[in-house]
Amino acid sequence: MRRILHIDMDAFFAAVEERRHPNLKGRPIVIGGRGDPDSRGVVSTASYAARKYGVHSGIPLRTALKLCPDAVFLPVDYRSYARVSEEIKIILASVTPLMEDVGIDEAFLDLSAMDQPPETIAREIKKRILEATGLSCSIGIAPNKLLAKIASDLQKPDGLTVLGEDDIAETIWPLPVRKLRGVGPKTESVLKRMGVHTIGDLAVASVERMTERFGPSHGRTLHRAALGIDESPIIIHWEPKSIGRETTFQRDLSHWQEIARALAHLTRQVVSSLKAAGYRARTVTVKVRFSDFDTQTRAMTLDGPSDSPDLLRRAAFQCLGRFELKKSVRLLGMRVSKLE
Ligand code: TTP
Ligand code: MG
Repeated sequence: MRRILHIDMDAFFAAVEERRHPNLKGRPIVIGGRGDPDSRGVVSTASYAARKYGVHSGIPLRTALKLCPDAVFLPVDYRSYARVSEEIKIILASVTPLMEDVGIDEAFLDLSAMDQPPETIAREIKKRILEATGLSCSIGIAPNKLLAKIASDLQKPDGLTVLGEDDIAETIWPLPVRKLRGVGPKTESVLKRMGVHTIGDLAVASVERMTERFGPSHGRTLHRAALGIDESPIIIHWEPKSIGRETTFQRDLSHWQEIARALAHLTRQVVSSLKAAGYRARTVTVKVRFSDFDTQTRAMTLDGPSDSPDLLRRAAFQCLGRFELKKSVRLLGMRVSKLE
């Protein structure tokens, strides 16, 4: 039997914002658009405190304001979320290379060939993500992707749910059909008109009724999904082409020592991500954005791939030495590529 793990971060964008603004912890937070509830735009996500008022992804920001006038509205800062996402994916990829990256806050891992019990691995993943990012996630473990994804959603937030074939009737069948992969709003309304509301209704319906209504392929897949059958494999992505960090300073830096210290710090972070992911890099690139937004990069390629902090730091400093630092520096970035 396969053991598939699905992980999904809890209230992802809102959780990253809570970490950045600890004073907002536990308050209703709504993230969407440019963060102005009087403007057009929809809710990207809401913290669990805001969800109690009925606020959820996809509703207009103005509606969210009506439902929860006390909520804190924040703009979407996609770049920050993507950075945290990258950190999480690096941790997951270090557990097993059999990782399918399915979105900014979710992934599948195939644990079938691993020695440790899947629950132990899941706890370890939760712990490592919490330590590295301060964020909680929910994990589902099941014999296939379909069930693992349903499982991760069953005990949010901070959940860990293990489902076996035997749990399908009791745990999966009472759920609304909408929870099945492949059932969007359209399919859902057609199914409802056919009297199919729960996954269990779909499981006991005849395959013929489904294939008549949805065609042979979709009809059969839907019916099989309701029975908990899914053989789709984990789709492994190619290794990241590069790992990097950049930082925009609170105030522009003009002293070489300050810039050097910042570069050393970025390099340490990048090298630790590189090592955590089990890679070595051949190319080092340093990026500088000056106060007038003039942006330049300098790169150098090593003789061979390396994960040595010393060597990579020296390479980064060689790159830094090739900039003409006449203007003050607004942003500094360090990136390693040509990974092996
Ligand atoms: P989800 O995992 O669907 O939601 P979530 O992580 O906020 O909450 P949950 O605890 O229920 O998993 O989506 C991940 C992120 O993707 C979410 O934080 C914001 C973004 N997103 C949108 O921008 N628009 C949307 O309609 C949805 C559903 C998500
Ligand atoms: Mg999520």
